[in-house]
Amino acid sequence: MNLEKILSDLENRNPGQHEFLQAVREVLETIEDVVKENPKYEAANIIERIVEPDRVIKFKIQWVDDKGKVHVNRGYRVQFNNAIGPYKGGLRFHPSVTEDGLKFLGFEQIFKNSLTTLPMGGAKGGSDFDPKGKSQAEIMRFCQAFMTELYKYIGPDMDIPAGDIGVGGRELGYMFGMYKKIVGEHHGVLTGKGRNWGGSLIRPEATGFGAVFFAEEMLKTRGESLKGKTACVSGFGNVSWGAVTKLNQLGAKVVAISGPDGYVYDPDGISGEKIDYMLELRASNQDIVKPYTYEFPNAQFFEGKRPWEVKCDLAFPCAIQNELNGQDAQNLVNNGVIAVSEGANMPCTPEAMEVFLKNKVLYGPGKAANAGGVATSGLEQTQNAMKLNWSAEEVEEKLHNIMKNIHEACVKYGKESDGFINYVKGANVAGFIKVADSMIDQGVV
Ligand code: NDP
Ligand code: 2IT
Repeated sequence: MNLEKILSDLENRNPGQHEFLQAVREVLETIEDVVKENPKYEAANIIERIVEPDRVIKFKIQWVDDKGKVHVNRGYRVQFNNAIGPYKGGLRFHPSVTEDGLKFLGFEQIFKNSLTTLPMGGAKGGSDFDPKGKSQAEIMRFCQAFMTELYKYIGPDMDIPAGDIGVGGRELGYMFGMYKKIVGEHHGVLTGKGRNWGGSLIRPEATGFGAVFFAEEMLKTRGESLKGKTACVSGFGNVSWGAVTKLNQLGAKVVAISGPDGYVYDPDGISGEKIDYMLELRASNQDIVKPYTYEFPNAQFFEGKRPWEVKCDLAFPCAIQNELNGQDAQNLVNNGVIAVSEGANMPCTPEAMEVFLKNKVLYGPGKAANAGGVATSGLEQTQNAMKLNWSAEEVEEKLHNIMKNIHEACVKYGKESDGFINYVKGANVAGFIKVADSMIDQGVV
């Protein structure tokens, strides 16, 4: 396997798709040895096949705002790989959405879903629509317009979308309503549904909960626990909210959260009613975190800054890709960080990752640490197929076990000769083997 040649060919075929190329490089660098040791992968040309999506669907979305103005947005669904199960992955509504970003996310999703041990292939989709400042009626019309195109390509055994940035329970509800109207069937075609109409308990919290469970497992390898540790969390959306909630339940103290406008430092800890307030802030559709300091005046707001300059034991980047760079990582290391667990997808730049690995920080990459969200989506699918609902305790217990199993798989494939666990390598190798072997079993199709 000639890594640099593969990557330069890929760059020529995908010019300017920097995030996709970044995600592919990280995976290929860590699976290189496995591919060399197992000639079957090269014989079946698995690498060239696995980096090419099965299809990229791109469509126009037209909708009318409250003033009667007509708008056009782009919609996408990247169906990357369905070797181990139907396509599965979230939908992102954010102005930054491009084909490049969705290809990176769809590619990551293949390995993440494989790690969950559940039968789910990799996909991602979304739109460059900006939900910020839109009315409820505008959000509904947009979601309906989006689904009038997307419904053609999805189905409970074909492709099952879910939420991601800018897409939560409300948006999924509007999309599900339109799907049901067109197709005439009420089934588990989306996950993250409302609990009254097929949604699983714990799904909204699952990604954040899972990232904390993963951190707990990493800490155990050094005889440590979450109790009494301080944590910095970025973002204040769905994933951050789940992480902050579980960190509090397990005895850690969260001292920072952030938004695109800056970060809030709260020395008293973000707990109780302050966590509920995070939900209110998010629901305001303004996407700024500063108002937290009006509500809780002991907290301080640092405009335009990221929370990685705050001294903490644990860091949970839960906002967006490439939000923590090499300098941020160095600051965290200088301040004695013990573990980093990625709630977001690829939030650390390659330089940041290098700093963490060089300094032997417990570093859980997104495809392992945030897999609890999609895993619980898988549990929602199972409940839909069985036409029954599990209790919150039951779902959380299954989620907890899945996160422990993912951690174990990372240890199995990522333990280095000095005992250090390279979770990046462990996650990529464990995720890759299952998908690659399935592709070989199924022939060239
Ligand atoms: P949400 O939309 O609920 O929240 C994301 C929030 O983060 C938005 O308010 C956004 O604001 C804000 N944000 C964007 N950029 C930054 C930044 N640089 N610093 C701080 N805040 C920022 O999304 P989720 O919580 O669902 O998703 C967060 C991350 O977790 C994403 O990377 C997503 O892919 C990942 N993830 C989500 C899963 C899920 O189940 N929802 C599962 C696994 C991973 P604004 O809109 O103004 O930019
Ligand atoms: O990045 C992700 O794993 C998600 N946004 C969740 C995907 C899902 O299908 O639940």
